[in-house]
Amino acid sequence: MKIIELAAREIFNSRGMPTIECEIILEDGRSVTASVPTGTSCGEGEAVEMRDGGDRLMGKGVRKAVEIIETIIAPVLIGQVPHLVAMDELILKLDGTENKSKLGANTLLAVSIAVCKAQALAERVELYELIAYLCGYDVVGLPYPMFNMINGGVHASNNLQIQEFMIMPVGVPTFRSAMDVAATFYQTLKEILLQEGKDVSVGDEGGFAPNFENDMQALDYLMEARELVQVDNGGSIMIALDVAASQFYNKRTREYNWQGNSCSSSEMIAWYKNLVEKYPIYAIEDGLSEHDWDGWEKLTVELGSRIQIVGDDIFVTNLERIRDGIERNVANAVLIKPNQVGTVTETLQAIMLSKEHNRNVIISHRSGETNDSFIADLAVGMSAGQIKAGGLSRGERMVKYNRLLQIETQLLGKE
Ligand code: 2PG
Ligand code: MG
Repeated sequence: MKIIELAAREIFNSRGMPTIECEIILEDGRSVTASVPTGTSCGEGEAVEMRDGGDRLMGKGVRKAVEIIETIIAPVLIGQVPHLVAMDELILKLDGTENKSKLGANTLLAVSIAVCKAQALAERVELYELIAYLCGYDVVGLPYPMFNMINGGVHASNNLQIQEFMIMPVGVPTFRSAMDVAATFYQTLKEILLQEGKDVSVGDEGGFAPNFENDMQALDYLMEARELVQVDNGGSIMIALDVAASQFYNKRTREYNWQGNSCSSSEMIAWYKNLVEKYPIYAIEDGLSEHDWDGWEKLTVELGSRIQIVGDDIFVTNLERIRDGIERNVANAVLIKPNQVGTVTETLQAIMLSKEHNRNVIISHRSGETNDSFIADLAVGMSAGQIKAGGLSRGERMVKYNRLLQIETQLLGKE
């Protein structure tokens, strides 16, 4: 089943900014589309996006990326049977750079996801089944979701410094039951916020985004909702935070501009230790800056046995950086975002490496998303364990959760 057409177009993401979509048509007429997300709080080590520059669309247009796909990549792949690993190797060679700066990580990833979907379609298997097969895994598994309830940092225009306040239902028997808990929690929190006269408009990732007295008060609202939401069968609700600390780190002074003060990493760690005493914290992501490796080592020693210490900006889904993290015992969990690295194959390698070294894995969306649900299949195929895909609102977030519900139904049916 060969590829007869490979096309690209400029579409718009959930923030109304341009992004790229790739379409592959197989010789029997069936087709797939894939589109790529974009981050706002990006790690400096992320692979580079191809953007047009100039005046049009604030320089963010992706017409060049479309042209690259149609004139450089398509001629090489058309006429061949879709095969993710072989085709990723081909497009990586066409790019030939470490950071994907020649063709663009966004360009490569749109093609890579489309090829992965086309291969699954051609081989008449589910996308998550193909992903598991490619990695030699003979079981698949639904992830535990982290649901974004309150947005802050650069994902909202409120006064919160922490970027993501998430909840994680633990000890629940199924993905569907986690959804039930989260959906109830979301509506309960909304009621509480309304009663307090707070705005319930949502931020970039679908969590509420009003102003609070401070970040602690946002946590206290989560605790209030937590009291009211029942979890059956002995499960409970934990809290996960993405502090996105690279955003307020001063590289020159090596201090954090935190809650109105200038803080050292030791002071940040002391703040987190206090937080862990007071709240049911499951995970802290990017508690320190991507440039503060010594601080990360300390943070992992101090809190790594009690909570999940998640590295996002510091690892940027990059094999070398994840390896460095393993050697230096930095973090005990790795956030995985395919567009930080640029191809599905490299993403699978990053997940496998992390798992081999007993690092937890969290598959993640970006703040600027599309309606592509690829990361849901990725999480299941790799038995990643965890996923974060936003709040309980906004279509581009719900499409991932709804795909996971569909997969769970399929898998339970197959038992
Ligand atoms: C993060 C992500 C996703 P962004 O920091 O983990 O939540 O945000 O896509 O803006 O980098
Ligand atoms: Mg993050």
